[in-house]
Amino acid sequence: MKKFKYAVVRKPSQSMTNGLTSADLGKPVYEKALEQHSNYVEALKQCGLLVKILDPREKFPDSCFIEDIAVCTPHCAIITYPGAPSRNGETDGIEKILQKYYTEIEEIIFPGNLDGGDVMMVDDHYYIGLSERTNIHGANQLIAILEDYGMTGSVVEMNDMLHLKTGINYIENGNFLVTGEFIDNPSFEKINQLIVPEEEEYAANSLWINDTVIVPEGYPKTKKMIEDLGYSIIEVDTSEFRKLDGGLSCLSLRF
Ligand code: CIR
Repeated sequence: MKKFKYAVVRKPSQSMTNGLTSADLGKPVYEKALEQHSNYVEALKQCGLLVKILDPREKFPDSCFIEDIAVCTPHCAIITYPGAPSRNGETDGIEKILQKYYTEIEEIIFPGNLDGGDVMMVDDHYYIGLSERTNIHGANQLIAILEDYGMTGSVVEMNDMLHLKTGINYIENGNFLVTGEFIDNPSFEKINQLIVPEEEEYAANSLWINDTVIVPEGYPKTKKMIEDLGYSIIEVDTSEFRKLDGGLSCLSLRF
């Protein structure tokens, strides 16, 4: 099944070594991050996507995590209002880029905060995590926009993780990779949960694209679980992005 046609990514900036993080894994090595990023782009291309690569922005150390600045639906794109003050300005210029692909572009406005990493698309429904980066104003604005275009949204209470998709991701065909606080979250009681073991928690952020699942390198149990379901797998090493709490989904917009 082909669902996505395009991806937009932003090359990491040298300033990424000063990116936000709660991980205690040391600073990313820039050269290594660039190499991993280019392998990631190759993986997206292998999944059949046309990839637009944006220039690095030194002013914004976290700007390679482009997923957070927009929500791209089949009907419209929504420019977010990122919840971390150091990331607010990252949305500058994204409208012009998205206009090449979309005629309908909406935006989240103050006092709404919303990070794209908190938004999980499941067909026409969007789950929105109320994290430290996404508030109820942002979530409600997004739900109203989605409804204008015939889609729906609902909020998910959360306590521990950075973003919703840090701990739960939809890999289509009714299958969700789930870990940590989301295993027992009432919003996800009725779904088909593929439980990612605690020691492989990071791999819950694996990325479905057109029937291939891109999995972070070094998480064999999760990889096998996904493979056993019949998906094709591409492994990409994201160790340098993990040092900044970033995973595979964070590094692109896909639509
Ligand atoms: C941040 O804290 O904002 C970045 N260091 C990591 C963002 C990861 N993005 C995502 O999960 N969508």
